[in-house]
Amino acid sequence: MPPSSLRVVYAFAREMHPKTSDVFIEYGTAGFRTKANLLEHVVYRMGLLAVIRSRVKNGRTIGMMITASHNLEPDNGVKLVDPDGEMLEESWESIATTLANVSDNDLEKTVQEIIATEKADMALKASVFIGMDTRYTSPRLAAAAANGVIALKGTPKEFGIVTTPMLHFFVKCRNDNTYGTPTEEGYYEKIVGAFKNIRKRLPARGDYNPRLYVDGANGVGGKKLKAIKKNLTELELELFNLGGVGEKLNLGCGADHVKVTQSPPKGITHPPFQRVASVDGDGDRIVYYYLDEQQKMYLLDGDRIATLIASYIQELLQACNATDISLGIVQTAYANGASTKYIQETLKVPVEFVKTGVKHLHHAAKTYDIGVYFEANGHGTVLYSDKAKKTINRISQEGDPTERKAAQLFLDFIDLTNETVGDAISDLFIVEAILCARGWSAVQWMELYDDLPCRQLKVTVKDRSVIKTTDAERICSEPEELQLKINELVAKYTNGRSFARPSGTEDIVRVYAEAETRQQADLLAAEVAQAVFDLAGGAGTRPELPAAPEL
Ligand code: G16
Repeated sequence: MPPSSLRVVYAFAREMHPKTSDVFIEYGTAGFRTKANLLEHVVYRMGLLAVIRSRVKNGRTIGMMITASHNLEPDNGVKLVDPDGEMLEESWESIATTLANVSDNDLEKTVQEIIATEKADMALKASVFIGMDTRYTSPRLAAAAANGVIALKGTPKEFGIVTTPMLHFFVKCRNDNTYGTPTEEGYYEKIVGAFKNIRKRLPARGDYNPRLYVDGANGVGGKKLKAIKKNLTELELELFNLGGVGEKLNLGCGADHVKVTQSPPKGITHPPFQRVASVDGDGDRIVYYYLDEQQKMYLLDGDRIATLIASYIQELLQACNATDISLGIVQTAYANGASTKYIQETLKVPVEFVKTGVKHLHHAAKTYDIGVYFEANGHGTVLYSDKAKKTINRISQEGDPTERKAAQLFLDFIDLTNETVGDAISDLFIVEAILCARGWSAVQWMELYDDLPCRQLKVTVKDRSVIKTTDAERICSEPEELQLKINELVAKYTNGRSFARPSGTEDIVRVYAEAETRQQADLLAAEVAQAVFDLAGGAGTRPELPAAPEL
């Protein structure tokens, strides 16, 4: 583009999407995330960056998702999606951060530096797909994103309200038409179509009950399931928290609430032992739970989903006689120690630990022929390499009758998987298909192993960046005295484990603890939270210590 037309771009930016705050904002665990009123200039600038990225990638489509996912309603965010439908390449996160924070006066210079450094051919076409969640601030931000794209003569395509994983899927399909059709209908056709195919092969049996209650977090996931339900006879969906008048997104409901508080969402009643799936605000996470007759809650989180899926994939690999396909599982520090033990000792599958953030898990999962990755919070999927797909495809045509049958079923499971990113809807159908295949109730699923009691707490500090971590966030390297204190506290408890890390999506420090009993896990978490408050510059109210358990 000639410099004169670029000048118009920057005049427009100053006029329409000015930088109104000096608060530093960083591309974090899942893009930029903060109060919605601080984001307009950021989103506009990410529109500019998406166009440059598209041109660096030879005009392939880039995605922009306007969402703050599990955060409460006043927050919002934006993240970029790379051409394969994956999270933005890590080396570009610092470029995005720089661009988001420069003054309006330095915007022109910075954009030109990025274009020169990244060797973007600005004469190429550029295409950007834009999606948004249901927040009332999302339409304004999506418009700012489109303005940014148009400013650098890219072509925006707005999908309106979609789940985050749908947007990832559309981007992948646009750049690789063998994966599917880049529309909402194309998504349903592939994912729901695969589920229907599986259910034709596997009618409900044993203790599997096709009735499923779903907590939609008052967000987009529930709305999309409502659309899916219209043509779904294989599953009896009872949908709750669909975002009616006065119902707030993620407030007291949704996957994050259920996982962190270990309590059921509001707005839903169900019989004992009824399976309930809880998705998050933008439909990229899912956890399950049920209550017994005494209302005791049993949580089936991301670790449980990962182990269920991996154990079933093992069965399918055996049935196909696909002996040369490697299978691995990727977890984070939040994985319950009992799940890791089960994976290593019972499944005998290699397990790897990485930092929080699906971008890290996704990357690690790619090193296996089949990589299952899940965060305990319910964010995850399965990646199938070309080798795995080709092998299973070949067996489906050339194997003996038993192998062929297993391989054909396996191919449907691959189709059922949104391989671009963790997807609550795809994961829901995968879990349901496996439970159905095994004839299992949620109770039987729960019986695979016993979790260690665990607790998560949030601590507010003045500046969370003072905490640095290492060893997949399991060790705190700064402040040094904090890790010494954590070691001292953990040593008091049987099977104790704890860590603290700064969140990349909220302005808080997260504390995780597990131990032999519920009371011990709660106390250890509270003690570590206090240590964080005392040694890392606590702000606001000091965390409260529960009554001491008998040790
Ligand atoms: C995002 C990321 C997840 C991460 C979560 C919490 O989820 O995609 O990988 O586990 O944030 O991250 P942190 O502990 O750094 O705040 P979501 O569902 O909010 O997009």
